[in-house]
Amino acid sequence: MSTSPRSEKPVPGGKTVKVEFDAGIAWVTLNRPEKRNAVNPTMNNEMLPILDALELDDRCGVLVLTGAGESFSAGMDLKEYFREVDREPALKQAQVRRAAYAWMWRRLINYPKPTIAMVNGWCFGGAFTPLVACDLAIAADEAQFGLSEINWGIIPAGNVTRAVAQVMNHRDSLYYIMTGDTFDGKQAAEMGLVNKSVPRAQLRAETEALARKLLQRNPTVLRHAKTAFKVVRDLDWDTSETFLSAMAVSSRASDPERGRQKGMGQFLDEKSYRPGLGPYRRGE
Ligand code: ACO
Ligand code: V55
Repeated sequence: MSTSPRSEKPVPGGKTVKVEFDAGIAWVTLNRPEKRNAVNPTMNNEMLPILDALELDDRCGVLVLTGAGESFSAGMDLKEYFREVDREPALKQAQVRRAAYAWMWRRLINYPKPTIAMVNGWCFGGAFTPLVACDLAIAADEAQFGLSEINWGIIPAGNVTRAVAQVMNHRDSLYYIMTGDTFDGKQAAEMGLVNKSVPRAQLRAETEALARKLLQRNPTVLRHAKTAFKVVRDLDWDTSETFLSAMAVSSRASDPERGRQKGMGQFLDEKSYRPGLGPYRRGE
């Protein structure tokens, strides 16, 4: 479970985060189950170097973010991230907050490898930011989500509100921001907060199947495709057209396996596959 047989490299990790490799998948587990994986400053400081290391680690083809035990994450740690930091000078407070945003949003939204959030249980407040920053998300039907900020007297900040607005519609966003009500994995799937919800007993197999599918795809093209999508959403049409053309050139030029050539050859010449129905054969 810990290292792939070929590699002697140490496994990244820390006191609050566990990393395991399994045939191309890096399982990154928020690991404070006794505190429902609440996000404290230690976790924030550990996550950024872990994500940086996995970016360059061949054992990570797809990154899955999940939580230990019964929770994905109970959001920000009210004691260690809020109350204790409130006593610090303003610049120290800003630094602590920045460490959270650095991995939860900035690093994950721009991550070069495919990322999947596997929401195994409780998912509150600040946990919505890394959830939405991951490319894809699968939840357990039994998972409970909530924008609980209103329940303890703050607004959903830390870009939680922006993350929700990105994936959920106007009415649903405001309903959950304003009531703080919980909703389950099935509802999260219906609202588009996650791609899919399955019974908890099937969650890991379902996530692994999705990760394995992504591992069969061309990683260079995947990286360009997801980056392009996230950028063009916020562009006007003319700028977007130009940007996508440049990304298409970059993808083709930087692809060591020359996937485009392979795909065309296998379809047009060999007639050995149909691009409409599945991917070309890699590694030949
Ligand atoms: N911050 C700090 N400590 C937390 C947090 C949190 N967000 N969530 C859980 N804990 C701690 C509890 O204080 C408790 O600690 P203790 O054992 O030292 O007393 C331990 O984790 C277990 O918590 P329980 O409440 O006993 O666990 P239970 O399984 O009954 O309930 C639940 C789980 C529903 C997740 C509950 O812990 C909870 O409501 N947590 C807060 C959720 C929340 O609103 N988070 C903030 C979102 S807003 C934001 O992130 C900015
Ligand atoms: C939240 C999250 C934050 C923060 C303030 O509402 C509020 C959640 C991720 O950091 O700094």
